[in-house]
Amino acid sequence: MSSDSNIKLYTTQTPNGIKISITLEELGLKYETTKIEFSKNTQKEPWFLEINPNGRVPALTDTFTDGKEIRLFESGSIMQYLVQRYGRPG
Ligand SMILES: N[C@@H](CCC(=O)N[C@@H](CS)C(=O)NCC(=O)O)C(=O)O
Repeated sequence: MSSDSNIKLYTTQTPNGIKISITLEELGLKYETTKIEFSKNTQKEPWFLEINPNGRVPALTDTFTDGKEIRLFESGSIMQYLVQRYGRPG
């Protein structure tokens, strides 16, 4: 487990999106948020499809200390990743 984080969250005010904000806050992690505008179909733009090919929110990237980036989507998978990587042992 590591306390280092360089997390970017791509989301908007939907239940699946808010789940990730809650998880990040509960874990006390720092993160940047980019709001995805459904009215502009931002979730279908090529730059976002590079992160989530499904074109849906939420999505999240994290950058490791070696500079490599992981791209995650599906809210359950994102929560599992965050808890496994940054959660305290129970
Ligand atoms: N199973 C996915 C569902 C993601 C999903 O359906 N996101 C919706 C908002 S809650 C979305 O991005 N809708 C916009 C679209 O499909 O274009 C998850 O849990 O992340």
